Amino acid sequence: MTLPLFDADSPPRTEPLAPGAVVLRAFAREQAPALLADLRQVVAQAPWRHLVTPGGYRMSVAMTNCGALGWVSDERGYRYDPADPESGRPWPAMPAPLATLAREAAASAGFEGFVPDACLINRYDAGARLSLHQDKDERDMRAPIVSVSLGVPAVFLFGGARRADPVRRIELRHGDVVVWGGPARLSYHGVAPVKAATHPLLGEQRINLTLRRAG
Ligand code: MD3
Ligand code: FE
Repeated sequence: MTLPLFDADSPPRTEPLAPGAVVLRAFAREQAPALLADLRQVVAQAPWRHLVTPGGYRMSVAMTNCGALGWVSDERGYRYDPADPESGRPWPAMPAPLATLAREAAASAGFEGFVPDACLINRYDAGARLSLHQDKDERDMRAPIVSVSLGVPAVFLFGGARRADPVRRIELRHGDVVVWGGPARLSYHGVAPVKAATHPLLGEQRINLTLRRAG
């Protein structure tokens, strides 16, 4: 028997989490360098920013978007917007390989025909976190959400249908893809404060892409 010396050696594998939720370990690992090159182009057009919540708090996660719609938050609320409020211009196009990856991941979890129109790009520096929330700003809850984790690992918090339900802690590492649909689509979830670490491709950052059908 051979034990892997490094996580980077472990093969892609599927881990069911809950009905409708599946972790595809290392699903995006081979493609990650190409995805990151495409993301650099996106960020050049729509730079990172720290959004403010409707309650007036600056988010510790830096965000931007690509695709026809982008998720934004300000003192007026949360919404999907076809334009970047910082520039007034449309969000950068979604890179085709990213949309294809999301479609293939969704299909392998049983959600055929997933065509994302929004990709929220989250950057976590050491200490950044995302408190427990539901994603409910999308129009059609029948579509899943596909998330791609890149860079340093994070502990993902996966709760239930109610905020007070118990929370499971799942480590998400570079290249892991998670599909959330069906009964898991409205689960409470968040990200624990990201620990300081270094990744060969991303330095001290974690980047998470969430691909959605928002409109
Ligand atoms: C479970 N992002 O952007 S991705 C978010 O790692 C968000 O940046 C986290 O939560 C991150 O809204 C988590 C995993 C995820 C995304 C959407 C979900 C899990 C989900 C929707 C329903 C249930
Ligand atoms: Fe979320």
